[in-house]
Amino acid sequence: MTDSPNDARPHRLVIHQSHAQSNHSPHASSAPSFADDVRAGLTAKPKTLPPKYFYDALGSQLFEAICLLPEYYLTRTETRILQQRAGEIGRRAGPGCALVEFGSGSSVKSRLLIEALPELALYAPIDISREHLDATAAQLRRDYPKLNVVPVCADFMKPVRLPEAVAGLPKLGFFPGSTIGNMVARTAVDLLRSMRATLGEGSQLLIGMDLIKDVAVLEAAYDDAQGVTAAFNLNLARRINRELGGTLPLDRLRHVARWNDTYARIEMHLEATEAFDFEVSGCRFSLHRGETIHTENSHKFDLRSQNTLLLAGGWTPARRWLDSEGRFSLIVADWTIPRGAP
Ligand code: AVJ
Repeated sequence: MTDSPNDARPHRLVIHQSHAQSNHSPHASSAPSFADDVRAGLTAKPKTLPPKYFYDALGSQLFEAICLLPEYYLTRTETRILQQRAGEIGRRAGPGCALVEFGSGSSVKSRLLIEALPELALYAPIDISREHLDATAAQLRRDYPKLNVVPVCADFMKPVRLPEAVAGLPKLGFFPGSTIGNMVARTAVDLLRSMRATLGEGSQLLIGMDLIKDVAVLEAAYDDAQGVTAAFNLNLARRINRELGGTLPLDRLRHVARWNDTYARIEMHLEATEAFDFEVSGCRFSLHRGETIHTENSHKFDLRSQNTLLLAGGWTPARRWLDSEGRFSLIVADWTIPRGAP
């Protein structure tokens, strides 16, 4: 059992012009490339691949299709909770607040909040993809002409410098989709602490967290009858072949989604149905029969483990809502006031 693969979050691929605020120094990029990450992951034992690379153009479309699957309850249930509780969330946030979304993936969910927060002063979506950000911002400005939309191009895993316009406003952070579950606890706590630094004293965080439930229900959500999730997982191998000159034999890789009870998470793997050698960017690798490449973790929580994780990250749970079937939860947490021991 391992902690890998690397943590990641999705963002859509949209081609567009860009003028978002940036927290990047454009030419000082030391971030590892796709090739670097793939080489490192395939050299590791056990083999892993970072899930952030799922989201090329096709992968992003497959993810959107996953969200509509009958087995994939997460999107539907979270949206329902938001619809039911948006008014209450708005009252808690107070008038004239700024909504700050981390990894502005699903604009459907942010729109629910934007519409429920009539006195919303500002919406700041944070995303690493400038193209996606600008397209989202342009559409939101068309749909909500009175809303101040201030996109921030940044990696939200690190503390982000928020735009001037946000200073002095009450802040509500938004991190939906149980994306926090894609991180191992150590990384999740780092992220929560960095959100705490970004949003600052007195802020609130609205976060979606999936719940531990019947293993069959969990495994079906990540291994649907129509094979969409299998295609999503296998698309990573296809992408490696296409972009890195890989020779992974797709017909000898099988999608596997299984519950790991020790870590309380669904793991996705690509499993070799027979042994084979392959190449990626000129490097040789092999898989033996039954060996897997670990591609994603989706941690699930109970109410106590949610609280512990949030508290460890400097957020005090204040309000929690479940859907009517108790499958998913949406939590409002308050920026924890620092105080002395105990
Ligand atoms: C959007 C990353 C939260 O882990 O449930 C869906 C991604 N992977 N089906 C999740 C995903 C397989 C999803 N996240």
